[in-house]
Amino acid sequence: MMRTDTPVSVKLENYTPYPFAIEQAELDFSLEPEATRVRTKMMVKRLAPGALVLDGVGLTLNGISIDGQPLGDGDYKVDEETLTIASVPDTFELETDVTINPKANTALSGLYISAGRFCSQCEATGFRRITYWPDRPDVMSRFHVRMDADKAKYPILLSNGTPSKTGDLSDGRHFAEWDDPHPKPSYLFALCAGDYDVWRDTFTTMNGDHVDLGVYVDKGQAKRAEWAMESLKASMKWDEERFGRAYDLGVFNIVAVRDFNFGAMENKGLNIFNSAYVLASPDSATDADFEAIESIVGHEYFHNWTGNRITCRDWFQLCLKEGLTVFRDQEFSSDLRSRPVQRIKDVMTLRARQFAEDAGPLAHPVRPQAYGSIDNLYTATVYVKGAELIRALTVLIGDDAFNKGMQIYFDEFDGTASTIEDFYSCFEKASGKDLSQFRLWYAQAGTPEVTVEEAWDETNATLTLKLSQTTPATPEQDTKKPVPIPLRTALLDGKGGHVAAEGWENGETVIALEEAEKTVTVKVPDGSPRPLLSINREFSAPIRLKRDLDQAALLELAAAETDPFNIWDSFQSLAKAEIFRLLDEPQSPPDEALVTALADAVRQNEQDPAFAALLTVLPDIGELFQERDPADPAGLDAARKRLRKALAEEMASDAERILAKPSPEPFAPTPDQAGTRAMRTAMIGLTGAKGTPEAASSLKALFDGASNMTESLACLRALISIPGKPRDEAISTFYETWKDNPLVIDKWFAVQAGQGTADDARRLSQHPDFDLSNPNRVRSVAAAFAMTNLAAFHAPDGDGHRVIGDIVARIDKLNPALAARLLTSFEQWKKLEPKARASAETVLTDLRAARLSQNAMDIVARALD
Ligand code: B3K
Ligand code: ZN
Repeated sequence: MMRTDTPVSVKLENYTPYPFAIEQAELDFSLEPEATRVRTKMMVKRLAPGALVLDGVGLTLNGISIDGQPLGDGDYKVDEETLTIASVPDTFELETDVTINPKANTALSGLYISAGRFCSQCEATGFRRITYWPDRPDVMSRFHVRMDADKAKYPILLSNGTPSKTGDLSDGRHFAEWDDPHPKPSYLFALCAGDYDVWRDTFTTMNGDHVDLGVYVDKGQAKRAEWAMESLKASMKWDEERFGRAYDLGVFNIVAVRDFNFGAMENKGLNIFNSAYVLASPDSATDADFEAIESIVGHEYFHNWTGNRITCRDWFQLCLKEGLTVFRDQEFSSDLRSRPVQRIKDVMTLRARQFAEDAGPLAHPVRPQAYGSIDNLYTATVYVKGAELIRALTVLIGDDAFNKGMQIYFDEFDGTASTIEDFYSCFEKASGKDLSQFRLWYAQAGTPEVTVEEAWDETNATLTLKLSQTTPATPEQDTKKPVPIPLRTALLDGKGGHVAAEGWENGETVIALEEAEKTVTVKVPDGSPRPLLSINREFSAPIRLKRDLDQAALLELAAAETDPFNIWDSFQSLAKAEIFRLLDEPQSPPDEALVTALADAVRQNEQDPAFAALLTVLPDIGELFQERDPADPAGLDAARKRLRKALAEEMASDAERILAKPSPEPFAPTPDQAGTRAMRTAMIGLTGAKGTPEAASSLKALFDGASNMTESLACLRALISIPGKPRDEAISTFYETWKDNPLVIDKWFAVQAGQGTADDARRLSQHPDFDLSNPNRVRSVAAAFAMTNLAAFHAPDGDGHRVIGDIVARIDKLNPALAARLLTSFEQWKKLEPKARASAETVLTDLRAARLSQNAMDIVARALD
């Protein structure tokens, strides 16, 4: 591992095409956990002058030859990261022979062992840990793979594409060959070998092609793959119907692995998944699990067109595949479930994660100009803001032009490694608009702030809107230019409808704020009362909206709203203002008018329980935090809890009524049932917020009788905040019941770390089931504590920071990418009140002195800078 203090930066402006093409490659693996031999043949063709430079890390080179002639020591140079042959012919076959040690690979990048089986992860730079190769996305090759292994231990041998020859060898070994006819970059290579159970199905594409589908899981778990399979078929169908894109191979396989650094990976024809996003059964998975499986299976499948067939020219273009594919998976979920509910959930994630990132020292543009460590570029900004930009584009140019542009993109860029400019050229063609200003969104970090001022002229029946935008300074970007901000707008009549504004269709329009300031005057019918302004409907642009509305005005607006997103958002604004007031006035009781209005809104929407449930969720600390300087997470948490308790008391009889009804039986992970359970769990949560011994005993009774994981976990979560016997019993019963199911035990850890003190987090990290080598388990304690329990993580005594600092230092030795990810929890440290701020600085400074991995150093250096 390379250790440096200042990570070397890679710059977009230095991009140069690779001077060779490798049209065809043959890989031959002889699989042994501690010494796997990899022989690679590549057919190389020169495209431009230059030496042949291949990437390679941690490889033991056994031999190298060109056109069958072994090279001598003087013919090539090997250092820690590359192999260089200064002089090569214009067309030749290069053969390399290396040995790697998958068993020793704790970083989980390259070829490694999880639960005794081989699996691989190559994005972004794992392939260079398998063989010497130009490990960059713009080199696309056809791969033929052969592997042999012990047949008893590894009966199933999988790679990309479709299977060809198989057979037995001597010594109990066997082999299999796989052929992938689609040229692909090395990051999409995959190999899995081991003993699995398989859930099989088939799919016939819109072109009539037959596809064999398989989901490979732990022995005895096949049935738990059923939902993932249903999600896969739904994804295949949706991409055909929505984007006219069909699958292009006869086989599509998914393999679930327990040790995985993130959610899943879209390798061509062989997706590899974190088992958390594959395995589900009614008793052990929550509705949120079922929903996440559906969305992630969709996401990885959709990459087949947006990512695999059209890939990225370089890693700076990562949002080209990720932002677009997140947009596609959000649309998929909206079509399968509820569009408004999906929108609200997506905006919650955006605000909690991306707005926070954009406001701190790790802020970067959706397409950065430079990076220190590629693993650290898989951020909320690239993924989630990247998706928002596509959504904003659809609003700006309209659905028709967007759909047309997507088809141009698929047709023109199929089989290429492309750029954001290529992508936008398609929408310029489709819409006839110049989108160069829109592309500024990709180059500027920071969340734009839009201020709206209204002036009502009663005599002339006109409403004048003064709109202005500014984007705050971010690291290395002091000044920003205005970006085009498409604001869906309507004028509300206060009676559940819209005012007929002149020139607007159905009282709605899209205002494109392209300049720093803009004034829009709207004429409404003479004699109309003052209309109410509904703006940024459906959250049409990823901005912070500033309006000078007091509580009465916001309540009036919430009552008049016709956009479900804005109804929810009005209550979020109301709750936020109230929490800040409670923080500043600790003696004052929560505002009754607000609490009643919120409870009424929940009741009025009970027929759409998934939506009503979201109304009960108060803005979380991570979001409140961003609007305070300095921020006091513990104070915010206390104020938020007071408001929540007041809501719980107001809704006590509603909760009783709703929870007295039985939960839907038999369990099905349908949107309808999930909606009912969402409302029930919201009521369970509010019951917990009362914090009384009576609440604890009724929660314990619900916990004991719960027939599904969603409610059982909700009861456990609610009980954890009420110390006493019911709580302790629930914690131990839950553990005893599920101790053999690691995914459920991850939840058990997370629910405690997410609400406990630093001491609790430390104790959990010393539990015999805590396992530093399993990323899910590490996240269930460390990420749950540092990323969802901000009051305890940023407690003034500094203990929360120290617990995480210690875990990070230990993990970094095994798995630098995971350590770096956990370190991002410190990103807001400069905004903390002085005591917590000082302790965060000490922990970060100590970590810097500890000379961590390059991944971790990149985060520490930027955080401290
Ligand atoms: N493309 C992968 C993420 C790879 C992360 C590498 N550090 C999963 C996804 O976004 O679909
Ligand atoms: Zn993705």
